[in-house]
Amino acid sequence: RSIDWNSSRVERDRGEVNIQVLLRCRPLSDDEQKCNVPKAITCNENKREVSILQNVANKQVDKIFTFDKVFGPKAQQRSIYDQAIFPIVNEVLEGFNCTVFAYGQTGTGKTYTMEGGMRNKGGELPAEAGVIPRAVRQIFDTLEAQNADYSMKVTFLELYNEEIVDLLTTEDYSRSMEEKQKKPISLMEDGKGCVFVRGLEEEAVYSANDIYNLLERGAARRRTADTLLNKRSSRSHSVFTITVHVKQATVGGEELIRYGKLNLVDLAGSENISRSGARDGRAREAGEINKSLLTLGRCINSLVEHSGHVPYRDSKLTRLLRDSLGGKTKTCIIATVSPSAHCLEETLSTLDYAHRAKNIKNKPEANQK
Ligand code: ADP
Ligand code: ZZD
Repeated sequence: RSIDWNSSRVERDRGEVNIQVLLRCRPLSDDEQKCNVPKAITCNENKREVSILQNVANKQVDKIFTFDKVFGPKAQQRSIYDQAIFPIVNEVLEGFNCTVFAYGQTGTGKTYTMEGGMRNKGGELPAEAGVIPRAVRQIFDTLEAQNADYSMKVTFLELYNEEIVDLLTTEDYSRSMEEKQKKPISLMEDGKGCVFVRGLEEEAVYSANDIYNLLERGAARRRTADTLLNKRSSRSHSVFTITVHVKQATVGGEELIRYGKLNLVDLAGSENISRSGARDGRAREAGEINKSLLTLGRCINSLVEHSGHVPYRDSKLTRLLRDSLGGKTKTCIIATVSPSAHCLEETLSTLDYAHRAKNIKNKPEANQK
């Protein structure tokens, strides 16, 4: 199965494709069910529609949104992966750069979708595994089956307060603070305007087992950071990047290398922009976190409205992922929402945001060297 990236033939001829936008609604939690929390949203997966029951001027009206794909509360991790992400990872193996963003209010399932949970350790992928472990597995399985000559590298970073934190560094915390002064992690631009992160641990992986150890290290490092600062995780963005190089022999005998990059991005909770975090008194913190998320929103607006200047340079997140918004990367946004009527306001704002992002067009181009 493959994603229908191209909405019209004319656009395909110009090489333009729309950003794909998927919607996932999580189930009510056990607690919410116990308390009989009312549901406000209904998903129709076949019609790719989400409808919201709203009370407008004392009348119940339905507001309907259509997306490229809609996954209701019963959708399993595996089914989302197979339908939406599997084709994207194949594109990466064919030499494209691809990005998947998870966007939504805190508690709606961004991390569950991108990373997942782990019930049974080791060996097989747990049913609750999310996009990251499944993508890694798919890349290994495909290249091993092709007996390909390949290399695979990953980086895992967190963007907090406009500062980049390396989740894969093996340095212990105090050492790394010291190290930071000598070798700070920073965004750099190469001669062609491509942005890269300097000072980041780039780990080569040779087996699915390597990856598990590495994910564990990343998750543990993040937990340490989290306990040091309350609510940090809902305010930070995490970016997991896989780069694959595949050697190809051509008929002429010369060597070609095909390479692709996959960015898997778990964004800060969207409530961080719709309601200013200023009320908790940590103005600088809130302000800085809003910067990347705010700038992402501004870039989307400016791309959708074709209003000329796109303020990519105003935040680290948008500098880092610039090519994913209006560039040569294929991009997919997974918007996550809660079914609860208590979250209706945030849900509507997520649906509006995601729906607008559907209008962004990228011009995907394969890499080769
Ligand atoms: P976010 O990253 O958006 O803040 P989480 O991924 O942490 O949200 O999800 C919040 C809680 O809801 C977690 O306990 C998670 O396991 C659970 N959850 C989220 N989505 C689903 C889902 N589709 N199915 C089952 N549980 C889910
Ligand atoms: N979501 C969990 C991590 C968390 O917030 O801690 S689940 C997946 C992607 C990136 C990092 C970690 C994981 C995760 C995991 C949990 C515990 C130890 C190692 C890795 C995971 C879940 C399912 C399959 C593989 C990895």
